[in-house]
Amino acid sequence: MINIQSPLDAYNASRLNRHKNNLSAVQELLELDDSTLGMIVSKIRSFQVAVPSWALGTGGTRFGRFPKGGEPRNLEEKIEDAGLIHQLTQATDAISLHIPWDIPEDPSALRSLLNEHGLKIDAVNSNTFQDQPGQPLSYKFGSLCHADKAVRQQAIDHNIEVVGHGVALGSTMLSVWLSDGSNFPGQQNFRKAYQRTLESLREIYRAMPSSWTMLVEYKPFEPNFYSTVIPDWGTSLRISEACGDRAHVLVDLGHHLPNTNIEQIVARLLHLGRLGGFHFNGSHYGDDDLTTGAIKPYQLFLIFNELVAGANDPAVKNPAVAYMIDASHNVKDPLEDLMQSLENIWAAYAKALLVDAVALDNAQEENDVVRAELILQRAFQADVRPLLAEARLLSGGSLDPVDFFRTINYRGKVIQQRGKEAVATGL
Ligand SMILES: [Mn+2]
Repeated sequence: MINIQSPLDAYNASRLNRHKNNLSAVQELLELDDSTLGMIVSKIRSFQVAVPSWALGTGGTRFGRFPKGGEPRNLEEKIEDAGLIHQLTQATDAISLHIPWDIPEDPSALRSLLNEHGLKIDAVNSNTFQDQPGQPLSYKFGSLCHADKAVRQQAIDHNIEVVGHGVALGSTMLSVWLSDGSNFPGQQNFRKAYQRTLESLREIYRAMPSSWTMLVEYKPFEPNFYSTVIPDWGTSLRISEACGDRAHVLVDLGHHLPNTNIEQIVARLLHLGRLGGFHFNGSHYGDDDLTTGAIKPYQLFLIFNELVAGANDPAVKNPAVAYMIDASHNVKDPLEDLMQSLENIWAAYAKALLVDAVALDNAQEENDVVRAELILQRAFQADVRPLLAEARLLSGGSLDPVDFFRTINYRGKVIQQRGKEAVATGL
């Protein structure tokens, strides 16, 4: 573990005056009194997003992978990297694990390591989209939907095993994404595939402890290109309802066809009380796994506007939403990328907090289209960076995480420790 406290203090001290000036300028520009400013900063500070263990190494495509070196070689090193990101950003107090990539060898030692870094385990993710070495039956033609009951049972047992690992680490959420589907018309019976998937998920649901939640993720295409068994939020919703009160829909921003109105899906699920989780990423075409907010920051803001509006509406009875990043890159330093994502998520949230909800409601009721749109745009266009920096500073983080990360040469140090060829487990 690299101790960075004293360089961090010195870094912040050297930038403190400039930061305070920026903060007062923004406070004046946005016409925020001290108590509103304090309320917004405190809400930002408590908004935490889990990082995925699989994003701590370089991602790749089927065409290749270009690692930077120094990638975490095991779960302990992944926690070390996640701990650093949390220390600098103060925005990610949890890590989401993928089994079997992250099977903990010593759960109690791992729990104390997590504690040391101020981290906890978020959702655990099952993996039935790949065959693992030594696995008796193949998922080539599906897992929970498979025509052969023995394959379905193997996939069910895997999910139950994942829950067991999660229990040992203090998690309370199972996140299920299936690659199940078909590539060619006629390959799969849509109704049978759905029915088998539903029955399999119900069996997994019944095996979870009563304190656990199941998150059902949907995706319209890839790796199957003709059909997927759970392609959309409607199917996820129906499955969740059929499983029970503790099954909810997980929205992954990249799991939509281009130009889908995701903010409306979010509003609908909140209304129905079934929005369980979020996977943040950025997307231009589909599941691009780019940095959150890199391509469509306005859409990200509009999504947060629905989340904030839902949280403030007493009629909305949605459970707490689990926020996670799900991204994986080929060209950036993975830690810098995650810090950028966290900054963009906080920015979208802060802007949504600036929306004048009462004025917006009035404009909507009066059909004043221009005023309604301007209320949203005024909040979106606000420069909230000093508010985010203040939130990080008060929590003990860095005024500028990516810049500080480069200043201490963390990547160079872990390349020395872990090697140039170190490759993270997983994808
Ligand atoms: Mn996802």
